[in-house]
Amino acid sequence: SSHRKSYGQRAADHSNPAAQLLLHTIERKKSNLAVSVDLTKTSDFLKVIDVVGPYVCLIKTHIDILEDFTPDVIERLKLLSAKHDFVVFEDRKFADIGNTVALQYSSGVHKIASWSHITNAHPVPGPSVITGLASVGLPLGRGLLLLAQMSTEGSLATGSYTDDAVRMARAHREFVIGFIAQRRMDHVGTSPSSLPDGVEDFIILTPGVSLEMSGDSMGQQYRTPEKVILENGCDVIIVGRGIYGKGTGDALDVGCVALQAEKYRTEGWNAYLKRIGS
Ligand code: 5FU
Repeated sequence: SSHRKSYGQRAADHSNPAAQLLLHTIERKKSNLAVSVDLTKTSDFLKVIDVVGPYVCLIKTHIDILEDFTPDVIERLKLLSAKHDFVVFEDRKFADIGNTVALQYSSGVHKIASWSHITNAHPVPGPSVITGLASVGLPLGRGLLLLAQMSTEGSLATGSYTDDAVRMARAHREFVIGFIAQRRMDHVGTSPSSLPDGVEDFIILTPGVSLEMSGDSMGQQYRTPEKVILENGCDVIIVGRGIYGKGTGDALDVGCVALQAEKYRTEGWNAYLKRIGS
């Protein structure tokens, strides 16, 4: 099954350009680490990205938390993405009717589709959330992740909701490249005939990763890179505060941030090498 293949080999099982870009980037940089840069000042945001850039396959953003956002932030982000060779994922979690999500994705202050290779959506509205976003994203070569599970305590995204998210994704393989989830999803039942070409490869990106903490005071739950990549067969670890702590402004110790990024990258990659048996 696909979790024993290399990232590079799996790129051939995807037609979506964002999926291919992510898998090739992981292979090229030997990194399955994504850093979630949840900082509210543009200067801190760009500083952390420049420091962790060499160690990551992907930078995850919440662009709407920047209190001093200007369109120039996007130009700087694009330059950093080219400089350090990483994919960009705006963690927007779209969850409305097709017409509205298409507008939220293309327009407004942030114009997410114009710069973010990958974004995500809650499956709660049904398949129209995918077709609405695809109407904007597919012509631009973008990819979508569905939130099949969450890392938070008491999440409602479990059981048949998770299984139905997988079925929705299977019906839109050209745009849905994978899931935000806590484990691989190939256990979800299917008849072989429902898989277009007999190959199913979804990329699993997993938040809620820390080496030191087990949770925060607001419902977050953490697991280690080894648990996530080796035991649960996920593909990309998403780490936020485990790498930059609470540090902002003067408290931001870039040397420490680089060391942490290097440590998570090594942990994630070694867990993957064990998984594929090399
Ligand atoms: F979909 C999810 C989820 O289930 N859990 C998450 O934590 C998304 N996240 C995001 O990952 C969340 O919005 C943060 O941006 C990030 C985790 O940050 P942390 O600092 O590593 O806890």
